[in-house]
Amino acid sequence: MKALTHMEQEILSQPEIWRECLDSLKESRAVAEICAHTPANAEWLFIGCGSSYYNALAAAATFTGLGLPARAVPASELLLFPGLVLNSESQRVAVLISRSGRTSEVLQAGEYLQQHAGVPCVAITCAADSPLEKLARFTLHLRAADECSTVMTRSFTSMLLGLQYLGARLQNNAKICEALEKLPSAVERLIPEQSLRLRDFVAGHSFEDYVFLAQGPLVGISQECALKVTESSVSYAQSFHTMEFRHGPKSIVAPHTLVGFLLSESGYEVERGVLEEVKELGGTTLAVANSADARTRAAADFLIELKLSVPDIVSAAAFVVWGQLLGLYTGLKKGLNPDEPRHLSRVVILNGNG
Ligand code: F1P
Repeated sequence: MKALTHMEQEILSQPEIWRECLDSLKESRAVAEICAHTPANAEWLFIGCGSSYYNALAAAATFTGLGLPARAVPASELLLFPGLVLNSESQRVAVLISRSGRTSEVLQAGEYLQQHAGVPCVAITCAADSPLEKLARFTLHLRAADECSTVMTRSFTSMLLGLQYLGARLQNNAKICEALEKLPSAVERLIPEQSLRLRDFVAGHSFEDYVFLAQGPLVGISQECALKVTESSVSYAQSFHTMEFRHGPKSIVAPHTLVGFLLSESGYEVERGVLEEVKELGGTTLAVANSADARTRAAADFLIELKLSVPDIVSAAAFVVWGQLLGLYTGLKKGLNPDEPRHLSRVVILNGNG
């Protein structure tokens, strides 16, 4: 039996690691301090790079859904166009997201915000004793979620759940806290059978192009799925808002194009309309939905039903697991080692001239 790659072990370990991280956050002093010291009307500015930027998008969507004004920007955008990002006098709190806590752009963004804009910074990371922790006023540590592979998987989902948990605590929303605690078992139940089905699907198909489509709280997740396929299998993958796909990008639809749909509950019917149209155009379709009706079953070449009893705004982590596995299985099928993605390093450290 061939040894599992780090990436595969880390993907499969997610439910138990999520439990460990949520349990640690319940006891976290930093969470209590952030709740106690954050101005009620603050705007939350989520900042990260790569997967951590897509995490910022998903976290900002959750915060907004919980009634906390929030935005997400890549660190480089704040550094290069601060006026576009800090475009009002509103009180802000920045949330710096970084698995390693050492990504140059994120550290520079934190320094700029604290020294030039007077914006307090909170950090979330999987690393210990990182420069990010020394920079931030409060840091959420998710040590258990750290990983060996270069590609982020359980660190991504655990930091997202951590930020969603923080949002729920800030709003004293016990229902959302309870919903988050349901996710580990729900996904644990799905992984054995669905991972085998997905591996067989990849073995039986060859694709030249990959597209992921989503709306609302799943947009950052769709971008992360595309990045996972790109990083782990050196394949060409893109992501769009589902309804935007009709406005031009659908021109690439063909049998060798896999179009992945992350179907939300609130946008289900209109998003299903695009799924059916892509199927009619001859594309190969993959759909992840909480529950699917006959029309979605008919239009999806591969379907995963999550059957979660949690609201849209906290189900995101359960959607990304399948993009992670699709990237992994496609990379392995191409004879690549997903633990050593081409041209990538675990952390992007920039020398002085950026
Ligand atoms: C961010 C990141 C990863 C990417 C690669 C390089 O790292 O861009 O998203 O997969 O590993 O680093 P971090 O700031 O979250 O440590």
